[in-house]
Amino acid sequence: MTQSLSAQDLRDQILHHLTHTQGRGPEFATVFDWRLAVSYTVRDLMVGPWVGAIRAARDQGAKRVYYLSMEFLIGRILGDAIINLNLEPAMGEALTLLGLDEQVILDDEPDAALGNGGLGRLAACFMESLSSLSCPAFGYGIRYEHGLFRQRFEGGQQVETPEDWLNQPHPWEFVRINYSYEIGFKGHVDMVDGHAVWHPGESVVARAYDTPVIGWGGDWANTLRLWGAHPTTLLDLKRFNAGDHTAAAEPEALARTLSRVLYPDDTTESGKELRLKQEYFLTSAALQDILARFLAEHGDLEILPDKVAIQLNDTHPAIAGPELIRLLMDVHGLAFDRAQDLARRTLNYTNHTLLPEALERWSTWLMGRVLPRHMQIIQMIDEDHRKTTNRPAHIGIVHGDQVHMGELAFIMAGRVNGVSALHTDLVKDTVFADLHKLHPDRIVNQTNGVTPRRWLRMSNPALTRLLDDTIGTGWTKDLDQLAGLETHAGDATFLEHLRGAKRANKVALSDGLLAGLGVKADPDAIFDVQIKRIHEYKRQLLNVLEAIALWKRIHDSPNGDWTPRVKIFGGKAAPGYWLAKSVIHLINDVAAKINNDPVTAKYLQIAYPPNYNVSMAEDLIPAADLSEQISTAGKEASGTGNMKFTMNGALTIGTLDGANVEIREHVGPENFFLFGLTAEEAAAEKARPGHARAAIEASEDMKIALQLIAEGQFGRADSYYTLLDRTWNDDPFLVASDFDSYFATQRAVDRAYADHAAWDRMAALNIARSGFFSSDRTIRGYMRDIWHAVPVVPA
Ligand code: NBG
Repeated sequence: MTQSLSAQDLRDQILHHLTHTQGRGPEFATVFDWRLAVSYTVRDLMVGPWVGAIRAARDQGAKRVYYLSMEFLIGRILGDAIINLNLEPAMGEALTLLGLDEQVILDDEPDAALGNGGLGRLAACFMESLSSLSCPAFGYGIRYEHGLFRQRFEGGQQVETPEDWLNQPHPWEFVRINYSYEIGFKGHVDMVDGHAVWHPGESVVARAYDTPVIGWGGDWANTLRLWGAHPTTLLDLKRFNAGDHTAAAEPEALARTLSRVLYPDDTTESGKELRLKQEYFLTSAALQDILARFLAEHGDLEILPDKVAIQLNDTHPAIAGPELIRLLMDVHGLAFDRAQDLARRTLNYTNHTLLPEALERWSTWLMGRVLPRHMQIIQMIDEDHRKTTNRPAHIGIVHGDQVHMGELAFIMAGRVNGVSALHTDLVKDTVFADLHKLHPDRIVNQTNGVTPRRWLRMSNPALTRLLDDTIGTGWTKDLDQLAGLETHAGDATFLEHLRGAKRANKVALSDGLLAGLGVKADPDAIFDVQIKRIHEYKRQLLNVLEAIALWKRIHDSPNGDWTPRVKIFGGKAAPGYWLAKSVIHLINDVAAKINNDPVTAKYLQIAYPPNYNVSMAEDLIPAADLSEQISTAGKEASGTGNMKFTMNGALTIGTLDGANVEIREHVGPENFFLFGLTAEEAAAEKARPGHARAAIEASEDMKIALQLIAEGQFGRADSYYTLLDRTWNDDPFLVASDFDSYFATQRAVDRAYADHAAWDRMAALNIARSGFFSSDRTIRGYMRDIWHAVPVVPA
């Protein structure tokens, strides 16, 4: 635990940085200047543990974990660092001494949105847990200049604008110009004395930008190393001197495009050459860096798997297999068999989705053109696997003219893992069924988790105070201690306080929704929240159709016994995903109509704040009563938002999908609102011809909802013809088949919410039983079953 600094010390340090780092006198300083001064003050306190951790890992010859990910959705850093360094309440007091509002300072920080959704946020939670558990680790990613696009609504439709978080100084990073690696592309391969020599046709330099990630208690910090692309030659001087200034800057422009944008899609690949280049850029830079560190410390490549564990976050860095073999063979002179064996014992792969459109494939033509040496090695791996396993012809990496990255990742991995119990079973039975038969011990499960520091202690101070007062602070690093709340779940005073904490969060959110959107959200209504990427399988459509059907019922009997509800949506659609964008449009059109209906206004409101991101999630989750986890069963690999809601005392309405299954097991079926088909039933239903029409015909509420849209009650009907047509005639994600079950379960939610004491008790039990969903538990699982890594005692 870091020794605590007094408010006066912190104030002095902040003033020091304001003057000497920011170059400002207090009377001229803007919020931005102050925020940077505060950030540098906090950063100073991270550097000691950071350097200490790196030193301890080196001195003890510890095994290191390397997490390769195209996405790290870290969000804001300052607030989290203040919490983990135990700087509260001193920091709050220091800022008061300086006449500053802490919240204003914290809110000034832009979100580092270097990810799309769950996969990227998981990587960020993992980084925090690795540090909190003092497991020596590096995260490797790309320092995108533009993170995920900004979203706004025009006429209810999504409009994207570029995000530019690096348009201002980023106080947390350290640029390492001495950690630079050359990354080649294209060109050709020569054989010289039986050895392959790749002559790339293009190359760029990957430069390291390091950010320390401080763990809980402030004893340990690991490194998040993001690669920025730079040109090998800055300027073509000959062309410049000849007067062609634009052409002279071409090498720089070419290199910069590589780390310029995050691909705004978490389920489908763009198929673009640039994306493949980005994946190789990250992977090659990381592996060169890992080998350089390993060789400096140990020398003997034979022990590589004892000292290095590499995790591939989905198939995006799956080129790591052939790249590691290439480095070991072509650079370090090992034979193919040895290189392949070492690589396999070092690499592991996490699968995050079964959606077929998300399984990466590249044409052999593109792979051969961009990475000619890797295409050769991929063929060697495939051929070797065919020979050694005697596998049937339809299994393998290269099929026709396609390279299958999932198969490549699987074949090159020591361990392959799914991200929830159900998902792992489905991975075994579906996408990798054949490979699983050949390698029955390779697939393991590691159910996802989330860090309770950010998602509880930082984002929900009201609940945190109650937890600290009731069971002490130990839950922060050992979330299982939340079980201590069980005995309080029957205690009326405790439940009263729990309700009070939730209500305070709801009031704050309600004020924000009124100021930002003009939506009047009554804090005594159910706050019903669905926040995640907009995707057909996540079924925001089901939610909004339920809203329409409910509105109609209330409208027809306004004197009924209705439980007031505020439906809150948040999320972005991939810019090219037309149907998802049409759902966004519909939600906004429905909100515009319903919110202004004087008959129903006090019972039903819809709020859809634009530009959902990590910071918005931190405000919404603590204020939620109901968590919408309503994907078609079998489609959501795990979910992690579902876990955050549970920890914060929201009850789930959900299907038996992903980690919902385990959440329900932990909190108890009586404290969870289950509806819908199971994964098995859903697969059977989908195969039934005419399932959509049959289900709609059987559901009065659903039919009415669709009719109202078709009549043009919500914006122009022709905006929704495609959506309606698809729902009536295809409905691949079974919105219609699950509608009645969902609608009925929502009415059960209404009744349950009306009984305050019973609801609060269920909320308390959800919190008490959420300990399993800490990412500390997940990381311990990876350390034990996959990485064989152990914590290191800080020096
Ligand atoms: C996502 C899944 C989620 C899961 C996260 C983290 C991708 C490809 N997959 O269900 O859809 O929670 O990964 O594992 O983004």
